Amino acid sequence: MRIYHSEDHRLHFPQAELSGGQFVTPFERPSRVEYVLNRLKAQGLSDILAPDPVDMEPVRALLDPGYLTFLETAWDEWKQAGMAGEIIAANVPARGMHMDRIPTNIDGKVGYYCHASETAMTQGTWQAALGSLACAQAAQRHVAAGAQSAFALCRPPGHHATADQYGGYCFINNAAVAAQMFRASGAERVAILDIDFHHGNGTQSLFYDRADVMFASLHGAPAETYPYYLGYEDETGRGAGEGSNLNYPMSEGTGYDIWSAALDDAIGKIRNWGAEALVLSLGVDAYKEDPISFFKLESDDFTDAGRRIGHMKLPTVICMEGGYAIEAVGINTVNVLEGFMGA
Ligand code: OKP
Ligand code: ZN
Repeated sequence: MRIYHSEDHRLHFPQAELSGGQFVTPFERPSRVEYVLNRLKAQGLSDILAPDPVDMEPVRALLDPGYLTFLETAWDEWKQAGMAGEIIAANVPARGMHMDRIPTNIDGKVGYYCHASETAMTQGTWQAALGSLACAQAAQRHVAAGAQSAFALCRPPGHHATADQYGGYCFINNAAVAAQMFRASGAERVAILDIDFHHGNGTQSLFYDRADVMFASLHGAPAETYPYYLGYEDETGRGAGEGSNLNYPMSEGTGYDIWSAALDDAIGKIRNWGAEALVLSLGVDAYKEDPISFFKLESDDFTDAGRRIGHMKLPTVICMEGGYAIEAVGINTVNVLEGFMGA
């Protein structure tokens, strides 16, 4: 399996994440990638390339232009305004306020374009997000050119990022852009399967009205965990998109028996729907030891999950999302890839 990896991810490493009322070292940290790379090489998966630069055209087609400009310029504006620290959203347009008027003040703009204040931005965040996106795009081009699959070792992750908001460690929705590129390269129906522990609210929102991209997500129930305000089972799509959004929220303590039944159901529905290409949002935070999650998957379960997904035999782009049990992130991620290839 071809793998794409950009060193630029290192440019994004905020000092702090707001967690439980304290500033802690971010869970989403550069070493996650090192563990994956080391495990890939140890298992003989060494076809690892740096991606070509980002192609902004499909990105502009999908995301809000003002948001992209914001991501690119926020750091300079923040510094020009005399802010001493990293960019952290302290205000958001809440119930009863204007949702659609963009402040000129950078502190106000940050809140407008952010949905979760745990996520800080730094000087290198934009460049890192572009490097992450470049991996997803290179993987998609490789698969569109005829490969069965490719793995984009994306960091920062993407599935929480919407058309115009960052949060949940995500800035640009890599998987969504890959899906959009599959549409542009000729696939009539594209499915995005999201097995990260957290609901892919950004991906869901980007395709909620669309009949050409199906989104299926297995995740912690929103009443119990981040992103809290989206990811319920009754969110099935809207308008033309009605019926092409599938949520499988599951409660604290969920193990592989329940989780794999949800996976099989999602796979069956993606098959019946007639997907011609697949994007897998691959987070491995459903692992039992993950520090911010509450499912109980074992490392071997990830191999089996990869096998089940591989049995779909669809052209597949795999995008890295979350996974924070540092050493195990490498093992569990590569287990999914090996299961997939063995199918
Ligand atoms: C990103 B991805 C820790 C709470 C963290 C944000 C989680 C973002 C997960 N105190 N809340 O889906 O793995
Ligand atoms: Zn996650």
